[in-house]
Amino acid sequence: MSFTSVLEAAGLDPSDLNGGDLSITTPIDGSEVARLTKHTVDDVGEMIARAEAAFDMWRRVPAPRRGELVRLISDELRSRKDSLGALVSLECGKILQEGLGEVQEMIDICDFAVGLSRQLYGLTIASERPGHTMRETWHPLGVCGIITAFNFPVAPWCWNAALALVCGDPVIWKPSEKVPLCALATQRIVERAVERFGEAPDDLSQVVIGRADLGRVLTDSPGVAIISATGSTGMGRSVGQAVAARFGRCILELGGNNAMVVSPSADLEMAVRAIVFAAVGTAGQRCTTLRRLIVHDDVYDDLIPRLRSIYAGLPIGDPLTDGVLVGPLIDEQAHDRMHEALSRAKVDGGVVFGGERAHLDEYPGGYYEHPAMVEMPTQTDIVRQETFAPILYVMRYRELGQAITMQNDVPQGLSSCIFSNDVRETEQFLSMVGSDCGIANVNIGPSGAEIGGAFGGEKDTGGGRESGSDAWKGYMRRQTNTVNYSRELPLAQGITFEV
Ligand code: UN1
Repeated sequence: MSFTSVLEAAGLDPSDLNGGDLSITTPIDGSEVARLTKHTVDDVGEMIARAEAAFDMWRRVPAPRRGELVRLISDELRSRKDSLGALVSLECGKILQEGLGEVQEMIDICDFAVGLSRQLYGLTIASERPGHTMRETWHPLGVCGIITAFNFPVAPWCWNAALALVCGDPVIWKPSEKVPLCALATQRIVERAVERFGEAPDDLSQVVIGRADLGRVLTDSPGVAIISATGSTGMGRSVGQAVAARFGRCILELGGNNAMVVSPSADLEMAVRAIVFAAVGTAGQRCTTLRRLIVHDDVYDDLIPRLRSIYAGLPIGDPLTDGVLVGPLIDEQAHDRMHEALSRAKVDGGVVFGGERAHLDEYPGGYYEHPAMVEMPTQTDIVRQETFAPILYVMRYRELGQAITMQNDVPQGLSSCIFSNDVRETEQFLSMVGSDCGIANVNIGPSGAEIGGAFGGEKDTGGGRESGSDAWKGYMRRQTNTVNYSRELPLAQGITFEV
């Protein structure tokens, strides 16, 4: 498959994708696949104004009709799953299966949002006053700015956009400058759905092409009611502070440092499969990647050799080739960070298995790495940091309490899991004294969450929740209504105030 044919199949015309000053390369071999023209700060200001105008109309459209637009987006995505999945693979380097999985997440959240469009339920509340009723209603909030990272170029946009659109909020998307082609191809898909829908306002969905300075226009503008940002903790800290300074609303889904506890009763066959998918999938570049393996002494010497033998034979290479399980890192900087982390781990007494660069001769401009497993004597500083690369730190434990303390003793709080067939252990892990993460699993790995649950985590992960459950409430404003249908005017709390 040539790069040009992947672009064309995804609905992009390569001749439109040159001449600009933003160079887009593929991590497969480092070659340039497009040059885009960046938006300016003024362009983004105008986009916000147009989105506000779209809000004025879209909020009046009944929610189930808004759901119909999202149903059409899901319909368009279904027929373009293969081509968009391949573009994801080309632009960010994840293997095709994972590119397709990402598009499937988009379809799933659209379907979820369509159902939701008839279920934006509020409460009715008993009033303390006779002849009064109270209720809670949910109204559209305003323009939703969506900032996304390179590693999931399309799904996180959709977790936010599908909900925002049924909730009545127009969206402005600032994708990572490393993967804007996926955003442009997705925008074409949305445009086709909007055309079929026929009655959506212009500029309901817009894409900003450029770097962080343009994201800052969104975070600083009072015209953007809500910002949902996915990416590093550093990025989230500056976005969160900028949005808080103007009392805007933020949903942050930031770094993870996800652990698995493997207990003596674990099914090791299952654990091995879960570990390998979670630690080396997406070349270790998921926010939910398994980064820390906390293994009971009794099973350590059985588990680790099994993992080593699988690690030694992992198929690494072009992510668009069948059978490959590990694609390249996104770029040279990611490669440098991986090797710096491995050097620091060694200084701390770590024993490294794997971690060498692969395919250097074949792809001098591609950063392919053998995933690394590092046996650590303790959880040192480097283990407590998120390095966005396929490095799995392995440590031992003796008592479950000690394993849970280690699991929680990192700044991040996204995902976690335990492999155990002992219900006392698994329930403790899920309890108020167990994992402190937003996601805690039993007998499955920490990555690959379904869209139906709320997705996000605590501490340095930012505290936001996207996707399923009641995450939709983040995109609407809550209003409490008290209605008096009596002929009296009693005051609450029994206060008398005669005039
Ligand atoms: C991310 O890496 O930002 O749970 C998102 C998962 C995917 C989402 C990852 N559904 O691994």
